[in-house]
Amino acid sequence: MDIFWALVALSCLSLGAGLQKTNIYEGYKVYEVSTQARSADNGLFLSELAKNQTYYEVLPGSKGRTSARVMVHPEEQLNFVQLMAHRSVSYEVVNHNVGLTLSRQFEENRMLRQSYPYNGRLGTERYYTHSEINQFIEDVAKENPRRAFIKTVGKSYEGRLLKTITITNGDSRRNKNVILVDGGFHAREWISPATVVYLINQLVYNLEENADLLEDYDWVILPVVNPDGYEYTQISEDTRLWRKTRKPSSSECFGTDPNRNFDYHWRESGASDDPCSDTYAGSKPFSEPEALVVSDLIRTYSDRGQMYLTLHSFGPMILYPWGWIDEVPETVDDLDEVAKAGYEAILEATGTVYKYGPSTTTINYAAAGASDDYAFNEGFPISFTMELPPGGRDGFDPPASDIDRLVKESWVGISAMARRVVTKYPLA
Ligand code: 0X9
Ligand code: ZN
Repeated sequence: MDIFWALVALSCLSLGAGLQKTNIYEGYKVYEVSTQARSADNGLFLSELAKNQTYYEVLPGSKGRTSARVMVHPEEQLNFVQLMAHRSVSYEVVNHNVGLTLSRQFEENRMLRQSYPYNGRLGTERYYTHSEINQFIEDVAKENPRRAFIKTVGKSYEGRLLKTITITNGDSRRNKNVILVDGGFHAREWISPATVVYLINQLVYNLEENADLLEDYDWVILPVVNPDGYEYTQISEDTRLWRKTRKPSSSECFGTDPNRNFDYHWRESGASDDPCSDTYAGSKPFSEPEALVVSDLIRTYSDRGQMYLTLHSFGPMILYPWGWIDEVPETVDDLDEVAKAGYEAILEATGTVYKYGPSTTTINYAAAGASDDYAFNEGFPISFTMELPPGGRDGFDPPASDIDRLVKESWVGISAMARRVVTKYPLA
């Protein structure tokens, strides 16, 4: 081959490699924006930007209420930077190329899947698919027939089975109190199902340490509420940041935010009626089979249920009602006491500082139609959304090597809250 053709071949090769890596987030940047100065109107300004979905996505910042992250399309970056300068808002670029981050992670996941095939147990080595998680809970129940029970409680829009695992201490006592936990409401929040898997392992395989949590209580757990969305985020870089369900919402768009779809003050705040929006509330309350399944579970256990815990990301925050309005319920002291127990345990164990408090003022927006408010209103005295810590470059993407540390830390908080609940609400 002469030098000319060698060079042509080389450039084709590198072009090919380049093309392979290109995805729709190529060149997107993420800016961390301070919302501290003139915070109210900066917040308003950012929510205006968020409406322009072709160019912007506004995400929670790493500094709680005082910052936000904005992912900006390459063609809009100059304009965005000028807008920020005009408003004297300080910012920092926290991801210079979202596309590159996503393709690296996609490749890492593919390799980890090969290195750690499913073998009957799920550890913290990598993120798992919905079918692996379902297989895992089935296997746990088979291995522990007196202590763990599977129930198929419904189907997702695309037909995936929604299964709960109920974990007991095996003493066959009926009608114990209940702690209801779910994960995977929002598709891209992968650390949530990973935390649920760890929690199941703890309750089943570490009974010695957790016996008090199962003495008078059963745990009912739905690991992935939105499996269609969760699977969709695993198929490519382009779909990694999907949030909603996958049912068509209009002739052009897909998905409803399952955490805006509950029939409690539905669509009254912080929810969109635009079927293309990430916070689309759905055509009517419980238009999504996945949200309906969770509401059935909540109502099934509302007389015995003492704590409802829904795991999201990212915070870190422990949020309690109300989330649809800037008000607190009469029993705010009870909610605060339990949330504080989680906050303190985590702070002591790892130094991570969770924010905890009423949802609307702690996360800085009201959003109606969420499962936490619904469960609280149905009678769960304690109802929390736990926003797990951020990770990776975009907050939703802790690298697999961080799973172990994060889920262990979260379990410290969850078990501390559960411990407070089992003493505070003894079996009647
Ligand atoms: O907005 C949400 O659905 C939750 N945050 S997330 O970033 N994971 O999407 C917070 C829900 C808080 N609860 C209520 N607003 N009721
Ligand atoms: Zn979420």
